[in-house]
Amino acid sequence: MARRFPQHQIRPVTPLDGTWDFAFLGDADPDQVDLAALGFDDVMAVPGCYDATPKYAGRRGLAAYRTRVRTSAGLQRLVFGAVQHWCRVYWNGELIREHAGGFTRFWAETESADGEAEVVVLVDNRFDERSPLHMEHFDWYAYGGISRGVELHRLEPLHIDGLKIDTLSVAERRVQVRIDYTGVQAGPAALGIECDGRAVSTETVDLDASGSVTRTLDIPWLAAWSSDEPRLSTLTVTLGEDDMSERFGLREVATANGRITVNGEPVRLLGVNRHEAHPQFGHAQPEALLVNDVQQLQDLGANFVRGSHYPLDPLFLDLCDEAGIMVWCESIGWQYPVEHLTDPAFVEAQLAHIEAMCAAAQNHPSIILWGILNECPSWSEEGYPVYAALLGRLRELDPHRPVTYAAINAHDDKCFDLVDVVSANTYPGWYFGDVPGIPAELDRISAHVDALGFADKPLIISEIGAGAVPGWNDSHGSLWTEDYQAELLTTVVDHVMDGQDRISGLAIWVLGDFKTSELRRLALTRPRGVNDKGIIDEYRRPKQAFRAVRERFRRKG
Ligand code: ADA
Repeated sequence: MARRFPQHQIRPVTPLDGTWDFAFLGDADPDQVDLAALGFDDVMAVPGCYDATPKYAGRRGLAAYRTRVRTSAGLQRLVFGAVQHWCRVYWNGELIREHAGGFTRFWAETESADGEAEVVVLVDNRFDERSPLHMEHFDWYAYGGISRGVELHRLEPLHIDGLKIDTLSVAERRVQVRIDYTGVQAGPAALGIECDGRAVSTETVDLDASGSVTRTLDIPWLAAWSSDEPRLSTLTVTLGEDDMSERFGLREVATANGRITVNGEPVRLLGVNRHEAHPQFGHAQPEALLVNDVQQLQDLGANFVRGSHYPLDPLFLDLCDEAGIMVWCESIGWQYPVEHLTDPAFVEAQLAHIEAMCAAAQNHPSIILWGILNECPSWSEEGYPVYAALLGRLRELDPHRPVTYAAINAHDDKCFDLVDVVSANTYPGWYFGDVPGIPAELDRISAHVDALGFADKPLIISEIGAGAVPGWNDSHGSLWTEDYQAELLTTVVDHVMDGQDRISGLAIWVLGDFKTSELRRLALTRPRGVNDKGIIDEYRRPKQAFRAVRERFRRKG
């Protein structure tokens, strides 16, 4: 899996990315598939999305992937960065894992002898009860496939499953590390901790059934991470015969007096939303594209990106850690209806997805906010307990970061008491009102939030924007022209930067154009079948608004 640092030096890890055997099985029912009889008549890139390739473009159905791996005897773990949307993993014909969700890492384990093994993955991109988190009406094209990297890990009976590193005090240079492990052996085990290649501690621990060990460490050479000075450290833990490294940054995020603070300093977030989608690669983001996106964010002068509307590629987060770009990381969601939101199977799937999101992303210092459920029924009585449960789970998993969600209509929301940061999506000058009315609408939202009694909570405008067909202009400056989009966004940015101190953050909708869903209802309001509110197009070519926003964002520096 492409990362900016090696996670294992001792544990044998084999990357399985490459070209796998492939078969598109269309309407087939996964319960009826006879693996032994499957003919693999094609090939597919891993990572990749089959329905983004010209051959299978727009096809929904079951697909089978196959590869062969070399094994040395013992416990094997296949780690998948993400599979869209639902899958079953087979090892030499035996089912070893089923997973639904997409955008999150998971693994499948089995014991194996020395030699070779066949790995088959059945992948389904249809919308049905197998994957309650995906819905056809989302305003993005839900691509299918093994969309992030795959690795084979050879595990010791006692092995590390994860490290969670939290800053306890920047001033004291104090962190807490939780080491999650599996496989308690009889007797003690050697535990060693290094940071940046220097020994921090060595001891013998008595492992128990709890599956985790927590240590508080004072590491005098740590330097604070901030957006301006994004200093990073790497912690390496060895437990018995296994090891794991994680990169982290010493920093504290909090909210106080209507501001988000990093290491006690108020920050003003200026940035964009970003989808991980590309016309040729779907949700599978080649490294070159991720590097490109971060460079374009830097060029824009942005210090903030909202991962709309699902967990982001870990390499993108690594690059944001290095670039000092602060990130809102959110669980999958887009205008789920009330009946969906209140279905227990959905809530359970969201909880599992949130846990997977946090486990994979919790050590990135760039993530300063967790979010859930974009534009869902936070305006309804029925939605309230669901928001309470999901946000509550987030706080349990990570008490060190503020939580939020993007409200579809701030004027009619019922869940703001549940969050640390109030976030509002709004489209004045596009879905309602006009450009000159934008400052008044933003002020109206601020005044409303304050009147509800939440003046002490930071406020983020989490979406605002306008469609622009790339290259399109007319002498009227009509809707869909680059001129109109640039005018609207400069009005927004000028008001947030110069005229409105109450707003702590702005995420323009959206960095790049992206394909919308197949539903006619949406596609008919999206020229080219593309949500073209990007300030760059889907091939990353800047529109006029990019330059106009850049001029303003850069002024802040
Ligand atoms: C909403 C939604 C976005 C996008 C946007 C739009 O605010 O959160 O995902 O669909 O509207 O372009 O209309």
